[in-house]
Parts: sequence; structure tokens; C-alpha cells
Amino acid sequence: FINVLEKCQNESLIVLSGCGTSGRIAFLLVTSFNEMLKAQKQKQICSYIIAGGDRALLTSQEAPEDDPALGARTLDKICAGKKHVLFIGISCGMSAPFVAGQLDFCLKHLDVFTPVLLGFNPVHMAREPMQDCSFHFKDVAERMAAEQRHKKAFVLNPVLGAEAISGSSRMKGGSATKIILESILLAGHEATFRGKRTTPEFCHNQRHTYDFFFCKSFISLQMNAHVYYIGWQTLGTIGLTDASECVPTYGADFDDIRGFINNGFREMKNKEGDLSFLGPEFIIGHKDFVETILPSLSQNDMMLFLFAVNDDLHEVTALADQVRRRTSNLHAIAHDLEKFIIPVNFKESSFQQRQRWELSTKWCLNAISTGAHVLKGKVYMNYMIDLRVTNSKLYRRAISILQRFTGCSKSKCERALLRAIYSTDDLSEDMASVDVWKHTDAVVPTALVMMQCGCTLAEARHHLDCHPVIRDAVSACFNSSKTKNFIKPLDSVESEP
Ligand code: S6P
Repeated sequence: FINVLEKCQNESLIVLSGCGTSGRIAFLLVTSFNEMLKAQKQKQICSYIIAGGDRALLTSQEAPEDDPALGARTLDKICAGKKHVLFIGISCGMSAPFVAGQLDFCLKHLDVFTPVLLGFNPVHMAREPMQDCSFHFKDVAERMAAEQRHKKAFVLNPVLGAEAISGSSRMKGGSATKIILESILLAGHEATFRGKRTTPEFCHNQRHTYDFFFCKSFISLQMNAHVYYIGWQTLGTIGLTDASECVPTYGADFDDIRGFINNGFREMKNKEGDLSFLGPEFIIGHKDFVETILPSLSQNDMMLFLFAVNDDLHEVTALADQVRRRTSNLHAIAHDLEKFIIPVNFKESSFQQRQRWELSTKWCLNAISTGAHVLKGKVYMNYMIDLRVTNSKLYRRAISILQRFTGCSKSKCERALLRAIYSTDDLSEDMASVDVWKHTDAVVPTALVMMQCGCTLAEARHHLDCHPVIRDAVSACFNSSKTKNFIKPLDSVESEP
């Protein structure tokens, strides 16, 4: 890192890249770090890549994650003309083909690139075969580890307790990614420009706020109302990120939980600029909120303001006044300077302070949206069974969830999943051979019910329709499957109370 910063800065670049949440964290870190460099009148030397481009900052774009060639091409393009590139590829599960393609590209051009892999699995557990590709993630990770011996490449893969066991990067590695890369960026910067070594100090978890907030947010979701995060500066980005993750992870609608940021895309400072023309999911400014959401805001909708004491508090108060006229269901995660007494030897810069606020806000929002979806019944026995099967990773995850609950073979589970995906009880041979994971319907619960009860697709769907809460539908299926024919013929099923 220091090497890249010290070299001629016009010829050097630091690139952070990832898919989904890993790409969103890359974006947040790069924009914040560049802002800090700009404030210090230094060259903004960092750049981010997110699979699927800037639209993936706000919406789930899981399919480009499967394309290693696209990853390599995108990296090649942004590094054109550079002589020294520090590339940090982030894949929490050490699985994303997009990132593997980039690391492979770097390994072939070690004269220019210093590749770093950040993930939370041991190298031997990195993902094996990849679709349409002559190499796979494990192979790339092993080549990285081999180059590490010569200090040509680096693998950062701490296995951090719960980081490795959750099914979603927002919980699995997003926070650790942020902590580790912030430490590296800041420590490298301090060492280069100030000649000192630093160890950033991290914040406390504001856990006491969680219970209250996620009960409130659950009530809103359960009543088919909404949760709105209204954030300022990077806290707005944290809100947007948390909201966008709920769609692929819980099969949520994009407007169940939504984020808004002051000044919209101007504040985001993303590469592709204003994307609001792409549709309602890309309407993100406070002004947009006031114009499009506020007039129909109800008492059941939950409002959560995210700001710090150094944000424009007049603006915060003015917006809060407007909201209060429509609902009293208004809450805030507000960061203040006074409340913490930080010992002298832990004195932090304003940049570090902001990082601490971002991290604690991320934890609060992850807990709030996770808690709300758990209470809403989107999780069964700790598994997020209502996931969207939109890429190869999620396709595999869906099959392994089916295996775990039914105890059936992989091929039997895959066939049930395909029946649900193609909406048919009669699978043809070629149905299994195309990119099936480009489907966005929530199909895992349907396949689970079909398998557990040995019923048809129509009967499984009817069973799910009778139980609007997914967890109840699956529990009922497992509790009753000992009783043969528990799913009654379609025309004799009574409606649920
Ligand atoms: C978010 C969700 C995905 C991942 C993405 C990258 O909660 O789990 O969007 O962020 O698939 O995963 P990874 O393991 O390569 O960082």
C-alpha cells in the first residue's frame, strides 16, 4: 500500500472490488477515503468496482457475480495506463467468480498488479467448480497463497466467529470487511504521509437500541407498511446498503425497507452519477422522499433518521417536523461527540470518528432489518429460506437448504428446485442445462413443501398461499408430514383465519 502511494501517483491506483454487499462496502470505503485525500489536497488515488455497475449499489444484481471474464475486463479498463496497482478483491465466502477472474488477471500481470484477496474462509474451503470457466476460486486462492511466499500477492482471510456461518454477506463479512480495509487504508496513509504507525480503535456496539427498533420495524413490515431510513452523508449510504440487501436475502419487496440520502446521487459521489432515470428503486434523495413518499406516509410506517452531530441539524429538524405532521413513529440513531469519554491515548481523527459512527449504524440497521424479517417469518430454523435464486451461489445454497431439511440426495433436491423454478411437475432434460438461476421468484419454500409432502407443484403453492407467513407454512408442513395426505385437495382446503 505504502509502495503504491509513494510511487508517482498519476501512474498508481488502489482498486477495491466486490459483488453485492462486498462491492457496496468497497464503494463506501473508496468514496470516504478519496474525500479524506481531497481534503488534504492529495490525489484521489482509490477506485471501486462493483459487479453489475452502479445500479448494484442500490439494487440486487446477482447475475454479473458469476462472470469472471467481465470482472477481468472491468479491472483492465479502469487500470489502463497505470504502472502500479494495488488490487483488493473482496469475497466474504471466497466464492465470487467475478472477483476470481480479477485475481486471475492480476496474477498474470504481477509486474503491474499487487493482488490482495479478502475473504472469511480458509483457502482450502474456497469454492471449487465455476460455471464456464477454466479455473475456479479455490485454484485462484491457492495461486494467491503461493505468491504470498514471495510477497507478490496477499491473502487476508481471518475466520471470525459468526462471520463464517451466516448465509448473507451483510452479516457474514460486511462489518469485518469494513474494519479490516479501513485499518489498512488509514494505517497506510498515516505511514506514507505522516511517517507514523497507527492502529485505529473501534467502537462500541450500541446493542441496547436493537430490541426496541426491530420490534418497531417488525410491526411496520407485518402491517404491510414500510421502514424508511433517512440518512445524512455516509450514514445515508449505510441505510441504502442495508435496505438493498433485504430483497435477495429475504425475498422482500424493494419498498418494504428503503433508504434515502441527503442530496441524493450528488452525496453518493458514485462513478455513474444520477441513476434516478432507471426507476423507482433509484429514487434516493430526501427531496424525492418528501415529494413521493411523505404525502402518503402512514402511522404504521417506521421512520428512522441517521445522522451525526456534525450534519446540518437545521435540515434534520426541518425534515423531522414535516414527518411528524404525518406520523409519530419517528426514531433516530444520532451520533454525538459528548456522550463518549475517550481516553487521551485513543484520541481519534474526524475520519476515524465517522468510521465508528458508520460501523455502529451498520450493526444497528443489520440487526433491525434482520430482526424484523425474522419476526415476519422469513427465517426457518435460522435459515433464510425465502432467498431469491438469482446466481450460481444462491442456486447452490438453495439446494443445500433443501438437502438439510429433507435429508434427500443432492440430485433429488435439485430436481425439486427446478420443478419450482420452471413451474412444472414434468421436467425435461434441457431444463436443467441452462442458467436456471436467473429466476427471481422465491422458489425454495415451494420445493421444500413438494419434497416433504410428496405433493404436486399446485398443491405446494396452495399450501403456501394458505399460510402467508413462510415460516408457518414450512413448520406446518414438517409438523404434519407424518400424517399422510396432510395437504388436502385444492378444492377442500379451508381458508386460514
Ligand atoms: C448480501 C448478499 C450478496 C453478497 C454477494 C457477494 O447480503 O449476501 O449480495 O454480498 O453475493 O458475496 P461474497 O461472499 O463474494 O462477498
